[in-house]
Amino acid sequence: MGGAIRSNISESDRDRMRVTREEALALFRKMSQIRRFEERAEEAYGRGMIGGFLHLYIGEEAIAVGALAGLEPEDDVVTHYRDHGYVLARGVEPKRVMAELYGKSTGLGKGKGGSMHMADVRRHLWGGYAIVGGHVPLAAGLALANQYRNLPRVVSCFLGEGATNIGTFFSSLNIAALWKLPLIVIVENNRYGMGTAVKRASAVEETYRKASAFNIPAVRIDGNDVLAVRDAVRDMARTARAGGGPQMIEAMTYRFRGHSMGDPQRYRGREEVEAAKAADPIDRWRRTILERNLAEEEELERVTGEIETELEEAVRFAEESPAPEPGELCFDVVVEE
Ligand SMILES: Cc1ncc(C[n+]2csc(CCOP(=O)(O)OP(=O)(O)O)c2C)c(N)n1
Repeated sequence: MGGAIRSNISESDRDRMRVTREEALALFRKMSQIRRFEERAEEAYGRGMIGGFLHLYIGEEAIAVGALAGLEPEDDVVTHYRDHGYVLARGVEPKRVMAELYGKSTGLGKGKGGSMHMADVRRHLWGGYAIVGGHVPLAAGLALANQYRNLPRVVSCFLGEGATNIGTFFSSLNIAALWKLPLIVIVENNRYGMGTAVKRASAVEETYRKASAFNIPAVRIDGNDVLAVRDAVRDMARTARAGGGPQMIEAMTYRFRGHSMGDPQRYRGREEVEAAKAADPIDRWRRTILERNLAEEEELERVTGEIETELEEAVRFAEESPAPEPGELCFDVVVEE
C-alpha cells in the first residue's frame, strides 16, 4: 500500500477540525444554497421548464463545499455531470446557473451547455463532463500543464465511485503517479452508479484501495462531514503543492434523489433512503453549529431566508431571460488563440 491509508477520520484528529464562526456560517450558507437551488431546479423540471438530463447532488453537498473550502481560488476543478454544487460553491451566482439549466442566453454557458457542462474558466472551473471517467485524463493533463509551467496550482478531479471501474481512471492514476502530478482525485461514493450498487460492479468495494496499485496515498473519509472533507483536501493540497504528487480521497456519501430525473429507483428501498437521511450533511452541520455555539438559531434562519430570496430571484431571472439567438449556435465551438 502506498502512503497513509485510514479508514476514517479518527477521534484524535478532531482537534484539526477547527472552524471560525464566520467560516461555519459560510459553509452552512453554501450547502443550504446548493440544496435549495436543486430543489427549485427539480420543481422547475417538473413544470417542464428545464429539458434534458438533470442529475441532482442532494445529500452530497458537504463534498463540494468542504473540498472547495480546502482549496485556493486558483486551484483547478474538473468534475463529472453532477456538477451544480461545485460552481455554486466557487461563488458563481445562482441566477446564472439556473439560467443555464433553462437554456437561456444569460446562463453560465450562454444556454449551450446545460446541467452537465457547467464551466467558468476565469474561476478555474473547467467543466462538468458527461462521459463517465472521461474527464480524469483531462484533469491529469491540466495538472501536467500546471507542473510544466511551474504554477502553484493543484487540480481537483471529482468523480463517482462507478467511474473508478473505467480504464481512463487507471491510466490517469498511473501517469499522475509516475510524473508526480499535482492532482487530487476525489471519489464521491454515493453507493450507486446509475442503478448499480457498488458490490455488483466493482471487484473492490473499498474504492480508496484502488489507488494503492499506483502507490498513490489515499484515505476514506466521511463525505457527509464538511470539516472532514475540508481538512482532507487541504492536507492533500499542501502535499501536492510541495511536489508530493497525486493523492486520492474516497468520500462516503449517499444521493437522496434518483440518478437523474425520472429514475424509478427500483434498485433500492424507500427505507434505505430514509435511513440515509439521518446523516443529512446539512442537518448535521446545523446541529454542530448550535452545539458548538458557532451561531444562534436566528442567524441560521436569517441565512435560510436570504437564500430563499436569492433563489426566488434566480428562478425569475431564468424565466424572464431570452433564449439564445439561432446564430449563436456557430460561436464558442472552437477556441482560437
Ligand atoms: C462511458 C460511459 N458509460 C456509461 C454512461 C452512462 N452513465 C451515466 S452516469 C452513469 C453512472 C456513473 O456512476 P458514478 O460514477 O458512481 O457516479 P454517480 O452518477 O453515482 O454520481 C452511467 C453508467 C456514460 N455517461 N458514459
